[in-house]
Amino acid sequence: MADPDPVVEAVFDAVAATAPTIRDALPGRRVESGAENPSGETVLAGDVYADELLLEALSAVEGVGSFVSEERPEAIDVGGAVGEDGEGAYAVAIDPLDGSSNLRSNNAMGTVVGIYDAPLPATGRDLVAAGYVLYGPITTMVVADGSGVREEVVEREDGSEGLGDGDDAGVTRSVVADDLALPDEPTVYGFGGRVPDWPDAFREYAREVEDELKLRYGGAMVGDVNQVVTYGGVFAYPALVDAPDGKLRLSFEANPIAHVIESMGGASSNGSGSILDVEPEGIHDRVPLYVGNEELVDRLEAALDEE
Ligand code: AFP
Repeated sequence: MADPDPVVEAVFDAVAATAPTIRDALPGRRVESGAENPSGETVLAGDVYADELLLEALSAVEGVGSFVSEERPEAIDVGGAVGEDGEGAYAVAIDPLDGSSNLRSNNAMGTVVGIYDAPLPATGRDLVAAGYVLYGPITTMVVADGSGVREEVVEREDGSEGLGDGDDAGVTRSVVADDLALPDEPTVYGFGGRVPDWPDAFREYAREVEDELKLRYGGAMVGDVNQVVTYGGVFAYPALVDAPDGKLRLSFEANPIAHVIESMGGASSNGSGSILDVEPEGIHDRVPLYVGNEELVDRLEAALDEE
């Protein structure tokens, strides 16, 4: 197994270090900021806070050249040209607070991270690592960094006040599961969007899956994907009749999640092939996302192919 990449390690250290501070800030940031993000979505104060904290933390990581965020129109140069094929610095793409509309309803949210060794927009094949923080009853971080997929519990160190200087950073990361693999037997499904907006072929596929699995849909991709990671099954934010590219963004939502799921033996698709092969035009491109057990994703692609 390859030695861990020190820059990748440092990126996940920085993301973990921000997690308790972001979590503690959420109660006071459930309001709208009055702004819209580049995808035209309402931005909550929590989104802005998480984005700024993560930019500050990741800018300080040696080897990170650019910062790309759901909340920012362009990549931010944070110190170093991002090189192709791993020379030079990495580009880090972030959804700072995925599922922020769950803040008002006090449900799961998270932060999604993709580390690319190419300037964005890039394909998922340029990812060297990816993962996500999940703000659930506890704060966890799932990491796919080329040495398997692991789940960590992220906690403040006893008595620490949060983001510290240097190595302590005020958090502890405890690996609670390593070498994660999707359960062979799928149990849950979660499909986004409104049923009337689903194309007929997807609706027919959904009807079959509903007869086989249990519905688990919470409105935050990271929470819903973590159900699939834990229990096996399928998550989709499908192409919609009036939005054929679906809702989720390729660079900082679909690609990182596809990298995690494929790294643990699952499959991803945009409806016709792996998400990781989708060639983007811009850093905010949307893409339909289907991820989970390979047999369920294969059936999805066959169903859409009959359309
Ligand atoms: P917000 O960050 O605006 O809450 O959107 C979350 C999200 O991008 C993704 O996390 C969910 O899977 C999806 O949107 C939920 O969309 P619906 O609200 O249409 O179900």
